[in-house]
Amino acid sequence: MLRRLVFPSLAALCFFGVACGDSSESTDGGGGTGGFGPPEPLPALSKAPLTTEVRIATVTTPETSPNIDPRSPDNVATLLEQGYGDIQDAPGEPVQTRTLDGSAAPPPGANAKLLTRFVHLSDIQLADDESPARVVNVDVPLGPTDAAFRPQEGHECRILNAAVRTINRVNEDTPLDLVVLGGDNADNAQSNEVDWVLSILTGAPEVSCDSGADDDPVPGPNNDPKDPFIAEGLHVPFRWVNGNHDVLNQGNFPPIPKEADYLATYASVGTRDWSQPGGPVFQEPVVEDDARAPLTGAELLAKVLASGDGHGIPESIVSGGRAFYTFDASDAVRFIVMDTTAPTGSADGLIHQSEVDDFLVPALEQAVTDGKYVIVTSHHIAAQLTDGGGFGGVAQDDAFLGDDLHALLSSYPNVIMHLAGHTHHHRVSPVIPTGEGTPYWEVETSALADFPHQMRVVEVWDLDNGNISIRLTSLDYQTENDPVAEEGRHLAVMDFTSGWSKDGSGEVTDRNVELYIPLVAPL
Ligand SMILES: [Ca+2]
Ligand SMILES: [Ca+2]
Ligand SMILES: [Ca+2]
Repeated sequence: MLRRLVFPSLAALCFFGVACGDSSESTDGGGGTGGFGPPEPLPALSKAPLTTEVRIATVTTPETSPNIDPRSPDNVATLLEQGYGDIQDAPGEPVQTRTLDGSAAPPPGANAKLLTRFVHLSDIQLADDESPARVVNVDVPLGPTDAAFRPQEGHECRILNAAVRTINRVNEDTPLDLVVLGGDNADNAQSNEVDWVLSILTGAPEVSCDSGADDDPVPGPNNDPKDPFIAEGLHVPFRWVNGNHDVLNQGNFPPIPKEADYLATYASVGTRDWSQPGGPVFQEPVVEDDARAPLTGAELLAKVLASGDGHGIPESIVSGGRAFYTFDASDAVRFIVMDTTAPTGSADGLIHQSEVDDFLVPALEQAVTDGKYVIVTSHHIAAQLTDGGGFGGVAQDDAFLGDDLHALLSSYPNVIMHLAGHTHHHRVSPVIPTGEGTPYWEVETSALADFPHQMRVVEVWDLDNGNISIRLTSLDYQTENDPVAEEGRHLAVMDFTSGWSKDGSGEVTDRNVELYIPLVAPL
């Protein structure tokens, strides 16, 4: 039996200026234009089912190309009325077993042991959608810039907060060791974006994702994405991974020379005006905000280190601005974090030979000495590593490329997985060396920012039968009792089904999978 959730609601119609009531009933108690009023705490979720049990699915068949441009609030209202934002509960998807050679998986032994359980949360792409550094007018549907505008971008803080509530509920059911970010946590290397990500994940009595003027598109508190809200924060630690959008303007260009754009009053390529219902695209006058300053790599890592428990960042790496470090998720499993961003520009991955020599190889050696299984994690998988010379970038002469990374990681039998994001697709593939070495798995997790808007719960088991298994279960964020986050979900679904976003259309078979890897050299 499918449960259909119908959208738009009356409040949402009002939000998009379609059927607004009398705004004089506003409970806005403050002066000026702001959505003043105390944020209200949200109750704990009653449930957070894994997608093995039930999953959130679209109702309409996704368009292959868009008919209506969602950059106009009127068009958004039309698309929602036509059902593009509708969702329904769909049956759970079973976990598929994958072995390296396609053979049947052996049964677990009597003493199978969980080595770690964590959540991989990737590509949040949390945006200050009012920044003059936005480039929403260059969004070309289905093209390379199709993510320059997302209808749900103004709601991403509330969507991330919903993800936090969901993870906390999962943690109640099945305790987690931590959350590992996948990079592209912020969308535009911008100071306030990183502050919002850290506040929502760490917890804060009030988060206001509202830059420039204090806007209140639906008068009164707790009813629109520009109203402040309470962030309960993750109940487990989280660890930081850099993505290209965390360190580059729009994920492509070095931000510092463009500082004037971030602090300007004119958005040459379009931003959003939340003094108007639905936040239509405009160019000026943008209300200036110093909190939009772009971050250097060192400034970014200093912010992360100063937040909560520092989220894994050692003080020693801050000045270098590159997030290479290690941490132990449990007694048995060590993470080696690589920073595959290209500070010289380009959305592609880049690591330098010197970083391999000075950090990666010593970290791998130390894990052998310490008897740890290793999960390497970074924003890009090996296939995404380049010399840095792609669009917006500068070729580097000491780049370490994907084949080299495969060969290096395969030479360590205790490496079981390379975990990444960036592509916005759930995908798994074995890395099987052609010569010497041992296999491991590459795993990519989809984006919170794009359909299917999922995270992964990752479990690593010693199966007591000569195998390790890596069990991946995708996780939908829940919006119970949070109508603003729910509104964001419907907009996000509409982004996909209306054909505006190309992401999420494939690789659905790699959502719920259990990956086997033989223990060549048990530790
Ligand atoms: Ca604002
Ligand atoms: Ca506000
Ligand atoms: Ca409001």
